[in-house]
Amino acid sequence: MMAPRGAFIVFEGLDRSGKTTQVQRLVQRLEADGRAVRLQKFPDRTTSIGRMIDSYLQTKSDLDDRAIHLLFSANRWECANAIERDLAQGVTVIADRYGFSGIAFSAAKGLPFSFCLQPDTGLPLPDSVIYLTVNPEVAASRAAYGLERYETKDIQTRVRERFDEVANEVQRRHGNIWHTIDASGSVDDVQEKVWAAVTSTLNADFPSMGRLWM
Ligand code: NYM
Repeated sequence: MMAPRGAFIVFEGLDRSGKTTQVQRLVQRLEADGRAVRLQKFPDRTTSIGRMIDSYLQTKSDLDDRAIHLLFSANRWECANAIERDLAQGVTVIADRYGFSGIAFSAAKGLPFSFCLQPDTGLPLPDSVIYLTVNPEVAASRAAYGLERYETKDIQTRVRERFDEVANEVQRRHGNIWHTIDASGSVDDVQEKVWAAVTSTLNADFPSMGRLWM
C-alpha cells in the first residue's frame, strides 16, 4: 500500500508577526512527534533568483514592481517540484510564506489583484494556511522592525488590508483552508492555537493535492 501523502501547511503573516518563531517551534514539535517534516522558506534566498530577491529586499537593487512580483513567483515555481516530491513521499511540508504574501505585498503597492494572482496559478495548493495577524502597532514595536523594504507601519497596514482580500478569495476558490490566528499573545499562547489548527489539518482526511487558483 502507498504511504499517505504528507500535508502541505503554509504560514503567512505581517512582518514581525512572530511567524518564523512559531514555524520553528512547530517543526520541532512535529519532529518530536515522530513526523518527517521539511521547512521551506519563501523567498528561498539560496537560489540565484532568491539572491536577486534578497538584494531587492535589502534595497541594494531596484526593480520594476511587476518584475519583482514575477521573480517571487518564479522562486516558488523553482521549488514546486521538490515540494510535490516530498508530499508524495509522506513528508509534511511547512512553508514560511507562499503566494498569498506575494499577492498581499504586491497589491499593497498598487498592482492589480488579478495580475498578482496569475503567475502562481497551478502551484501546489496548501491543505491549510495559517495566517498570523497582529496589529501593525504591535508589530512595529517588536525587534528589528524597519530593516528591510516594506517594513514600515504604513505599508504593513495596507498589506494587512490586502491579506483580508486574499483570505476571501481563498475561501471563494478553495473553501475552508484559511485559519486566522491572533498573534499578539505570548509565544506559548500563540503556539497552542497554531498546534490546534495544525493537528486538525493533520488528523483530517486531506484529498489528493490540488492546484492553487484552479
Ligand atoms: N514577500 C514575500 C513579497 O513581497 N512577495 C512574496 O511573494 C513573498 C514570499 O518579502 N516583507 C515579502 C514579504 C517580506 C519579505 O519575507 C521577506 P521574510 O519572511 O521577512 O523573509
